[in-house]
Amino acid sequence: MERSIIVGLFKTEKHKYEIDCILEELKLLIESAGAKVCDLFYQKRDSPDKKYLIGKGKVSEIKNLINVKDINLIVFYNYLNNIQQRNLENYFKIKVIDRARLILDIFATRAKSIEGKLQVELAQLLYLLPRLTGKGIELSRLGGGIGTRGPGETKLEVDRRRIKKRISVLKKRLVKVRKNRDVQRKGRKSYPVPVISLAGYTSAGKSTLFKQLTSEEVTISEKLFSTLDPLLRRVCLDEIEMGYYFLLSDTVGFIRNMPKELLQSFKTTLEEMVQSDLILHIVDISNSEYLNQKMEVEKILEHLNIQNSKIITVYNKIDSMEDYSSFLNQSNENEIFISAKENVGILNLKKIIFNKYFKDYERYTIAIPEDVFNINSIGKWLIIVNKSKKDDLIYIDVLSSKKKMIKFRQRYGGYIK
Ligand SMILES: Nc1nc2c(ncn2[C@@H]2O[C@H](COP(=O)(O)OP(=O)(O)OP(=O)(O)O)[C@@H](O)[C@H]2O)c(=O)[nH]1
Ligand SMILES: [Mg+2]
Repeated sequence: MERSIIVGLFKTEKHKYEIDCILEELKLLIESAGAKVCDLFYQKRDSPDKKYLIGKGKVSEIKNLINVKDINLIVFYNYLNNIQQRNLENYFKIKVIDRARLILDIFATRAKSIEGKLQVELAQLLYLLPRLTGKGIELSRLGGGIGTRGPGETKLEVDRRRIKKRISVLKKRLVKVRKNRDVQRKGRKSYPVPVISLAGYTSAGKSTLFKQLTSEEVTISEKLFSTLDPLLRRVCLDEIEMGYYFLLSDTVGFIRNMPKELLQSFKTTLEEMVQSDLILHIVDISNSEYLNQKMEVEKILEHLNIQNSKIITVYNKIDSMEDYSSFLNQSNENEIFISAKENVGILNLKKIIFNKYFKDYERYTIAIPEDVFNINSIGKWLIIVNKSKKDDLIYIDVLSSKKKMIKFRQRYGGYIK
């Protein structure tokens, strides 16, 4: 296990409370990557040192500690340029990485799908390219774990020319994946039910809610960024009214100062979210930083041009609050309080979704001549609950709004009861 220390540089006006929160979160990230945090350092100054980022006094203080505490990794909160990174490694003689590289490394260990791996590798190379000097061998020199892992089994390439080539290959491959997705999306757009995405800060409980709603076995963990790959499943609303359902998508979480390379390479995943009919923004209300976390996510959603009217804020983990039943009464159609883990408020959430989308739905029966009947195209329009045959006619029981039924009739004809 790697033994690390954290170092941060902050502007003089930054409050200690805020710094503590930032460094505490960085500690969780490092632990999520599998290393131990042995100490924290920070310095307040307004302009970073060109050579070491932090001042020389601080650098030598840290150097002493490395020997005393047997440290083999230093993680900087701030972005390091290649000169600072090289100087620091030369001075400390141990591996030095910044927070962005740490997050990329965590993503590399979590990526499972082909698309996820392509996206992570692209993000890593986009990060590395401007930081390479000459042949850029520095990166691999200190080898080991954190900060040098490629996604899956791939080794990170460290040659500038090869990186550039690889970036263009990865981009092309992702365009292909994106094209496939567009085809799928077109099919999905004509599904008869809404597609709803979970969004939120990492560890807010998105996968826990996903599991609660879909009964799907998904990875749930205290570690940050346990989910990378999007997953789409059906959520049944039979408890409210038989036959109704929607599609739910679990996906990657966010964090403050998300490395821009990741946002860039995860574009396809984020676009999926943009395309959905509704976004459940999951907020961990038990976290003392929840308001800041909420704002960070809102910033990203705004950046993705997602309209506010498409977002429901879901405050999760109310079970860890005192007297949480009082929260439940505060739920309305824009803000809901739940405990995904304890299954509190989930039925209410389903009701709100039901009312939003299916309020004007009714049960209809369509009678269609057998030769006109095409179940696939009907299934894209209407929720089919039953089907039977009598004489030359197919009778289909469906759930639909009146508006959709009128459109359907214009297109396919048939007799509607
Ligand atoms: N007390 C409490 N803990 C919860 C609740 N929901 C989730 N958790 C815990 O919060 C942690 C993170 O949950 P996940 O569901 O993995 O969170 P996530 O949003 O999917 O996180 P990432 O995939 O990493 O972005 C786990 O330890 C869960 O057990 C809840 O309602 N109450
Ligand atoms: Mg998750």
